[in-house]
Amino acid sequence: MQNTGPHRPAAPDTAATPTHCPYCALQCGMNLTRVDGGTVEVSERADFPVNRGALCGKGRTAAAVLAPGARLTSPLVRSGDGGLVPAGWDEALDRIAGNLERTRAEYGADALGVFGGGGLTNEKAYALGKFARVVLGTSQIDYNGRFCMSSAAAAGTRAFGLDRGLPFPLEDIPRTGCVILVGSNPAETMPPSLRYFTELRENGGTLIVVDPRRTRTAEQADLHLAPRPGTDLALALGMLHLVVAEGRVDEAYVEERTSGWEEARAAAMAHWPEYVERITGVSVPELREAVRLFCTPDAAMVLTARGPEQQAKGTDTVGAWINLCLATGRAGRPRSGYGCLTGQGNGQGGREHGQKADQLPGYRRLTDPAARRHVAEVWGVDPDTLPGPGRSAYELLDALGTDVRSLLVMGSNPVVSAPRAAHVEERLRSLDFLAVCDVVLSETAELADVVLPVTQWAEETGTTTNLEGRVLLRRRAVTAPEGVRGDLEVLHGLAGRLGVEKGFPTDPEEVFEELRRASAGGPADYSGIDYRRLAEEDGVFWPCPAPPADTGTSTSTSTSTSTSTSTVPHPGTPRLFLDRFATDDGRARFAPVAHRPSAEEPDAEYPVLLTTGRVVAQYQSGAQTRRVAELNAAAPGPFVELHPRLAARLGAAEGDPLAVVSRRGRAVAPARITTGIRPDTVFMPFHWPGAGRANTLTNPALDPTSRMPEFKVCAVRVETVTS
Ligand SMILES: Nc1nc2c(c(=O)[nH]1)N[C@H]1C(S)=C(S)[C@@H](COP(=O)(O)OP(=O)(O)OC[C@H]3O[C@@H](n4cnc5c(=O)[nH]c(N)nc54)[C@H](O)[C@@H]3O)O[C@H]1N2
Ligand SMILES: Nc1nc2c(c(=O)[nH]1)N[C@H]1C(S)=C(S)[C@@H](COP(=O)(O)OP(=O)(O)OC[C@H]3O[C@@H](n4cnc5c(=O)[nH]c(N)nc54)[C@H](O)[C@@H]3O)O[C@H]1N2
Ligand code: SF4
Ligand SMILES: [Mo]
Repeated sequence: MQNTGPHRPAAPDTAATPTHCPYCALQCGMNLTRVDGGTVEVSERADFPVNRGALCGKGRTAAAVLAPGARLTSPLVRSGDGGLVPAGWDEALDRIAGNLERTRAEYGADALGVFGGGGLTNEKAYALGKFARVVLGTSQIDYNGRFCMSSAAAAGTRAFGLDRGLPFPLEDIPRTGCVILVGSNPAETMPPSLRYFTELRENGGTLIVVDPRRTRTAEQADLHLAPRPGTDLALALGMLHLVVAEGRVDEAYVEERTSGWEEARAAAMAHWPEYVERITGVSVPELREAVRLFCTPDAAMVLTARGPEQQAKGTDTVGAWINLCLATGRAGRPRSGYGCLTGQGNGQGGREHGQKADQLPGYRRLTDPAARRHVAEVWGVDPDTLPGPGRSAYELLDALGTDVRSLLVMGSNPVVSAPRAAHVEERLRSLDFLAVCDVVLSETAELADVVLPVTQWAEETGTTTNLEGRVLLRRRAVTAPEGVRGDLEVLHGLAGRLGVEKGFPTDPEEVFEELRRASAGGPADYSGIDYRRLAEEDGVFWPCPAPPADTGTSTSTSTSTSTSTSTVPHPGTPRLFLDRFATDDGRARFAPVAHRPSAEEPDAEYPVLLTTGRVVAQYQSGAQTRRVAELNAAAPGPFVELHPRLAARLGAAEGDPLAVVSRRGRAVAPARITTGIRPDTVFMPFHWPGAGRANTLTNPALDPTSRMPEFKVCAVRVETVTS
């Protein structure tokens, strides 16, 4: 297989290779070609169904980061005088291995930390989790997905017994009757997906957007509800109250397919529409209209994204929206359901294969003895040697320099993206040793003792799982420059130096073959998927168990359609829960939830609410997109979005520098005045480091279940700055 697998392009660099975008969870299809042996060209790939050729500006310009000037091409090590200087690979890997070894000898294995990312391919995420548990022996591994969709994952698992962001393909959206988009701005965060919502409306369906800002997405909606940040839980309860009061509960469905209704109903009845109006700022007539639009058609969906999820009560908030779906019979039925719009390129697969603190591959739980036995057998280790669950992402970052002394970062830039970032930066600086693998010199890499330059998406093959649960083959299209190596090679090199010679292959297909076996029988079962199949199909939806004859594994725990003949390949599972939910009794569970305030409410000293999010032309911490001239021209820096009334009170004009001050710190950025935001709220995008870094301000209050920080709401005061 080594050189002939379907992922090896016949003629890399010259032919157009069909592959996928490096950035968000839509994983748009694109073609890549090397032009005249120099720059790489992105072109339309119309055959891929998710985006049908459309790309946003980030995807179109993604190849710019492949250019040698934009990226790292040599390992860097911290020199005696404190600077980072180029070094050879052996020296760099020896330094990392030596320092990890030293920390472990002095403080024990749990003093070693690993921080991964939802942009890593399935193969990398799998190998990183295995590396932490088997080579380092540490429990201290988590990843940036904890900052992303972990609350929706926790709520989905609680309600349905299984977390797959969307339990149906995007193509179902235009065929439903009403979609409520809660705290999601796909016009900026997944532009090619917008056409699914446009088609919904063309087909006579309605779109409701719940967002404190009148975003480009909200502008397309039939109804825009603009609640106070942090009050979505009350809003959903208020809607459920009206559903009950207006006799719109689907009693037969509730009886047949759910459990826990009485408690959930009682909780909702305590949330009178007038009370909800006071909490949220959404009027009772608006609430009634939303309920009418949602309940009138024969099918409807609720889709959440980071708005309601990145709250210290995100899990309960998503639970409340799921309750609304369950009470009205809008889950596990054709064209109906609850879904979470996952964010990162491999935000779905990245949460399934073991880089999360409490998890083993196949979405297995690290505390489940049967799961430990199964995975330990695949890994060839004694299950008792596998560590238990470790700290969640923010808790891990907070423990740096005290309990955790040395850290390996692969695929994240927490100096910009973590909450209470100045504190996180200070913790990173206090480490005994920091190693960062990245494609560019990110703000986190700048603090490292050793930086390893890795190959990028277009230069390596791997699989990702998009927001629909569709497993895709991202093919290598071009040759990497001299001096860079893949993340899998890094793990292989470190494992060998730390005494583990076997089990860390550098060929992604070999890793995927092991991942298949490790996932077999787990909730996210990939055992029926292989590279050859992915090369031929437009992706395969998990669960996709191997026919029993293939692996000797019995059925998965999923609700998928099963095949009767043992050798027929499983077709994959585009739609989940149609027959039963993945809970033990097959019923979906209502969550008994009640409104509670945000961790930080405004007061006399900090009277304004801050919320944060994204703009279309920058991606995440901006490590990659801030290096693309066209994107920088479109979105050159941070800003503070505020209402004219608040601006007038401050005496601020458009473009004036404003200081936003929270209990964590102070950030300065120019004013952007718009009537499209609530007067009690300011918004900052989080893509930039330095003085305008939004995360200097954010509150690391954590959701008790998902450990998600409250990125979407904290209390601030806003001041003009004399420059
Ligand atoms: N251009 C671009 N696209 C991206 C990314 C990027 O960085 N840039 N990142 C990718 C990733 S990883 C992710 S997770 C997704 C995120 O995708 P989205 O969730 O769509 O993005 P956000 O801008 O974080 O948040 C969405 C909306 O939530 C609103 N909001 C703020 N507070 C609240 C609240 O309390 N309640 C409600 N209901 N809404 C609120 C904000 O005003 C914002 O418009 O985007 C992906 N796509
Ligand atoms: N205030 C606020 N903060 C937020 C959010 C918010 O809405 N508001 N959203 C949160 C969310 S949803 C997310 S997902 C996080 C994301 O925040 P980060 O984790 O910082 O995300 P990225 O900027 O994508 O960082 C990925 C890093 O890995 C590098 N990289 C890319 N591909 C690879 C690879 O294959 N291998 C290696 N080794 N490196 C690679 C990139 O160059 C980049 O430096 O931010 C969170 N922070
Ligand atoms: S929408 Fe997402 S996947 Fe598609 S081109 Fe833009 S960043 Fe890439
Ligand atoms: Mo995310």
